[in-house]
Amino acid sequence: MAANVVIGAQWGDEGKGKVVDLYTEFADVVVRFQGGNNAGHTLVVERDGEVQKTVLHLIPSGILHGSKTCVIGQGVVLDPEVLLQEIDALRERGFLERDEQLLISEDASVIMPYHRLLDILREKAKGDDKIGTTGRGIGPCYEDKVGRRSVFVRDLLDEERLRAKLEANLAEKNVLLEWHGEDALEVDALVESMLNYGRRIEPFVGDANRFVYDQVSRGRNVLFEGAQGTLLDIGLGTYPFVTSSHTTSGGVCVGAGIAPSQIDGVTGITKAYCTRVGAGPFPTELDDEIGQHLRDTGNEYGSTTGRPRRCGWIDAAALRYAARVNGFTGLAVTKLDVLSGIDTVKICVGYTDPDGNEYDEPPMDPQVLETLVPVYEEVAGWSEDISGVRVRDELPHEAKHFLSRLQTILEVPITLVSVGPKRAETIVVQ
Ligand code: 2SA
Ligand code: GDP
Ligand code: MG
Repeated sequence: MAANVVIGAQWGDEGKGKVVDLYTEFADVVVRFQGGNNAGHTLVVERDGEVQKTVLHLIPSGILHGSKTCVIGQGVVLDPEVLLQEIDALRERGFLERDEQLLISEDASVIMPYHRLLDILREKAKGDDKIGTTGRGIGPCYEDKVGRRSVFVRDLLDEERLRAKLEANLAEKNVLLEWHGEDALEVDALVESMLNYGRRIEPFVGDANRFVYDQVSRGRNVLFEGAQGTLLDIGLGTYPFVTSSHTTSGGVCVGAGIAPSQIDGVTGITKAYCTRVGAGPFPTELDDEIGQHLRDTGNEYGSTTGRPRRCGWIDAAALRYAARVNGFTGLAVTKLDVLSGIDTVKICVGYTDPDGNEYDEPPMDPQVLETLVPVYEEVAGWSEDISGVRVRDELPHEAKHFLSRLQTILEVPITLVSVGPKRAETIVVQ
């Protein structure tokens, strides 16, 4: 297995949590390298005779496996309050029993209350032009990182340094907050609450960069868990309708501190259809009863905010782009069960513009993408409930044909098919 990466191939929520939880069985270490608690990764696991659902926002999806190490890397933006809630909730349920199971990079940037406030205030000020962020302060925190104003996790362990940074930052942030009509924040109170968080997370804090490097160098199996999806990448996505981090495989190197040459494989995760939450172009979106069927059957509601997700046909042209920019070596297709009962299934294979020009990949300029019309290939659907199928050959032949068309169009081998949210509802393709 060695160093392998799991990346969302669409606009997020492809089922990365489920796949990472499954792959953790073969891993020693699982690493988050970007994003923050905007992510919602869902794991559905049978335990003590009952089906338990866990939604993780910050802690890697390997945490239900007690013998593995989970790492929050330098590239993550970390809200300490949310982290502590997540730790407490896991411990209450008998997970994360040993501190050594979780290592947090001392160099990760901290999401401050002013980041959350500014995220929400900026979205409000944008009105109809809003991005549809999760309101978790992700963008403003990354802005401060790029602007060289980050408060790092290590600063939460050093009062003097923390106070100096927060004094400087609040001098600016309070002007912004007051401009938005909000009250200024008070330095002393903020220092105190952050120091409290620091004291509680200290046992988990360390040199994650070096740890991950050492593990990879020793040939241990390390799994890198992407959050959000390729088309939400700050550089390679449908800007400005993106998140503020590098969600693509390149983000692993800068977010966890390993070299490109150390990565052995990149698995792209795609749903058998497509969803998007938040604003921005979505060429294959279905604003009809099939879209509603996908939302109802696939339970397409945000795992963090509960927002209804926009639903549409699978976009193989966008997946072709994702395969290219991430270097997918394998593809996992999730939620195939959700397509059961649809008479004719469509696969978008390209687009045309109003002048008749053809595109085999989506242009990332949203103003251009918005004007394009998808070109569809139609395949026959199937009506059987496939959630009990465990072998690819036992799928209805229409479902097998759908998968083989996808594999042919993308030229990437399908290595896993998911037919339900539970661990067992999986077909591993040999
Ligand atoms: P942000 O908050 O600054 O990262 O938002 C910017 C855009 O990124 C999108 N985004 C997401 N898209 C899908 N899933 C995400 N996680 C949650 C989930 C979302 C939820 O698992 O369902 O609960 O609403 C996620 N996080 C960020 C976001 O919608 C904006 O388009
Ligand atoms: P992530 O952000 O990529 O981890 O995905 P989310 O957890 O936000 O959303 C995926 C949702 O689909 C979760 O509710 C999962 O439990 C569920 N899910 C994952 N795989 C399957 C599948 O194959 N079939 C069905 N029906 N649900 C799935
Ligand atoms: Mg999600």
